[in-house]
Amino acid sequence: MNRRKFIHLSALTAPLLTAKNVIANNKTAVTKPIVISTWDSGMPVNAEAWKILSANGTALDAVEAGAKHIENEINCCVGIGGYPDRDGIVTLDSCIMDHNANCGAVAGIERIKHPVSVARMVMEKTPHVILVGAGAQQFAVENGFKLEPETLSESAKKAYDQWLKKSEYKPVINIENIPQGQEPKKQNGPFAPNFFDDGSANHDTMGLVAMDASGNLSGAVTTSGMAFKIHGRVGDSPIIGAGLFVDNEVGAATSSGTGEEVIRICGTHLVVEFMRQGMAPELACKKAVERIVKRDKEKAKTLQVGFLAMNKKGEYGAYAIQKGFVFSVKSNSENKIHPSKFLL
Ligand code: SD4
Repeated sequence: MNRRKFIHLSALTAPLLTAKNVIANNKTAVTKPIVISTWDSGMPVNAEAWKILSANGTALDAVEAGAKHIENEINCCVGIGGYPDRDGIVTLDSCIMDHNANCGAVAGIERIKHPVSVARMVMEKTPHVILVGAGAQQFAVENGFKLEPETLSESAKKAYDQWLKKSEYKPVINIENIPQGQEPKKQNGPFAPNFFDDGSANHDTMGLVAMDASGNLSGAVTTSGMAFKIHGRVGDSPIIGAGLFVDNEVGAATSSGTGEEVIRICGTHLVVEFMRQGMAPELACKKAVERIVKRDKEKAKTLQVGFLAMNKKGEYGAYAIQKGFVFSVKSNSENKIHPSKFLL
């Protein structure tokens, strides 16, 4: 091909190539609305959030509704039915964050059924971000939340009685709440959502992130925290930048696992900052996991942390220290549980 022919051909094909690029760009069009959440217990949570997202509701309303749904499960691991601390008291942590970096949280709140809604109220009705313990409870009651009875749920009572026999603080990787008398199943296959004979998985934390039809991101986390913790202990879940971070320009992330390790590296803030540098969500989560493991590999072998992230294109990914972390996704094109990749 001589030079003149080449230039002529280039001139003719240039618009075509541009048109092709437009089509290619459309192929990577943003997936929205979409909601992702930690663990397989995220499936019903996503379904609840989806009711709002699919009706053009906001991501903020969707994540609150999703979190409330699991807080309602009385024999579940999250909310007032969750496992107590070593003194037999259930203390709950929760936070919520929207697309304008508004955020609210409660930590160590007792006897309140929907900590996530109290967290939202802290965000919307106060100049503060976090309320703790008795003050958080007082604020909730003043704002119309009912004080629930002090009693433990049936499953929590059994587990606590069992735990008291040895009184050791020894979280099991991926399984913070072991139903009494049951051994966890071996984790075979790509992932093992049901660890126990009764089909339960028992994680005590729900973290979810959603993008609504307008492209706005929000996230929420709710938990009873690590079972049998010291009374007063606060994990990563209610800490903005640790258990949850949302930056509407970039993406959002949440975490599950041993909160202390997540707090140490400002985990979800780190994941979002990695995405800001151009990393895909999975790689960003992996880099954060590596940061934890690098600090103390021997310790990392004994614990689990999983990060879950979404960027502004609606792309998502996760990464964990160990095998066994799974996450749930709901969009117009999918509704399923994914296994997370892991480092060790
Ligand atoms: C905590 N991150 O309190 C929580 C525990 C958790 O599944 O995620 N459990 O440290």
